[in-house]
Amino acid sequence: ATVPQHILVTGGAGFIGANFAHWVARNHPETHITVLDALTYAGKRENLDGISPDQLTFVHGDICDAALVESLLDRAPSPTSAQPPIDAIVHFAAESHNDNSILDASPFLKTNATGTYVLLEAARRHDLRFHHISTDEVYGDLALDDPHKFTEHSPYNPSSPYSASKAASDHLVRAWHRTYGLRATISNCSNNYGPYQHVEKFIPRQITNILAGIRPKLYGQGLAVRDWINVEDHCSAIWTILVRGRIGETYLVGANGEHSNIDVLRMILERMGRSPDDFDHVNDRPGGDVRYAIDATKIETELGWHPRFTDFETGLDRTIDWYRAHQDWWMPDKAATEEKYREQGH
Ligand code: NAD
Ligand code: TDX
Repeated sequence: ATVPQHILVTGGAGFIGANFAHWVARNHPETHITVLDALTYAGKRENLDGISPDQLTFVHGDICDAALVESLLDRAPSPTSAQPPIDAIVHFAAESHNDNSILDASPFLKTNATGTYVLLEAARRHDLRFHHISTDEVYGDLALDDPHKFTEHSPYNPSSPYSASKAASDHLVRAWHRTYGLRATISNCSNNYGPYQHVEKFIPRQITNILAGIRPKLYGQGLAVRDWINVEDHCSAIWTILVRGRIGETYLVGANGEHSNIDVLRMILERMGRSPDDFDHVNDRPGGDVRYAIDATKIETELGWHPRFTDFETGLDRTIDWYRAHQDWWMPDKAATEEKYREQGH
């Protein structure tokens, strides 16, 4: 096990990246964190508030900017510098929302494919450890009654412009490992929930709709199934792979959290004191995936990682409490997000 001394966390001002930076700050104060984030609509500098400035360096910039990325990596070890040079990249930065990708795929190709390429080239030049954060959506979807789940052997079969761009990024990482010997690993995780998730995503959208006096919106009949994982468990899995994962390997990350959308929505309504039918049906997503489900046997048996926050209803309660307590955080994004959805019939 090699604990990195200084990690470059791309997309660290977004939902999972910020949770990961806080997780590292809490659990590994010996590792310095440099966050590189373009602060798109999905990123906020304040998501990193509370991490000691001694442990965190924030750089506002684009992963597609090769000169900027190079300037962060080209430092030789120096006894006079406060931090050791960056020895690993943990790559979260992405355009992450399926509905946005259906409206305009171009930033998805740019950030998710080209941006990953820029980072891979930089990592190759400096012989850095590289961990790529990806999604189970690269495998397409499963039928509701399929007894199988996704494994590391499932064929790539992405459905949306978003998932196709993530599949492209995975293939680039695999090629850079095979061709150049880059010390890379990949994790493909299921749907995350928790604090700092943008109000465009399913769970925060419904919680904040209820808090803002808007009726929750269910796509279609709500029969699609997602495999939910608490973001804390995703963070511990990423660290485990970064430190102990076998180079060149892919690990699927999930917590056996399958629920239909309508069941999740009714849980939220109930926990917020509303009637279970107090929602609207809206247009389904074109080409929307029916079901995701992860078989996490490989990371569990090979690396000994196990999810800890598997009580979904308790996790939902904590998440509801967080959005209640952080109206100033989400309210500025709410009106524009709902307006964009209205235009799509969502
Ligand atoms: P997010 O949209 O909340 O955050 C993305 C972050 O990346 C933002 O801070 C944004 O400003 C930044 N960013 C975007 N383009 C950039 C660029 N060109 N240069 C630098 N920074 C840029 O996304 P998220 O939900 O936190 O997802 C993070 C990663 O995890 C993504 O790679 C996503 O594919 C993957 N993932 C997400 C989930 C999920 O359920 N949310 C599940 C599996 C995998
Ligand atoms: O208002 C809504 N109503 C609704 O019924 C929204 C926003 C979504 N939905 C449905 C669509 C999906 O079936 O809920 C499900 C979840 O939707 P999203 O939150 O948009 O997530 P999903 O498309 O499953 O993708 C998420 O998990 C995988 C992340 O956004 C991706 O970044 C990750 O790769």
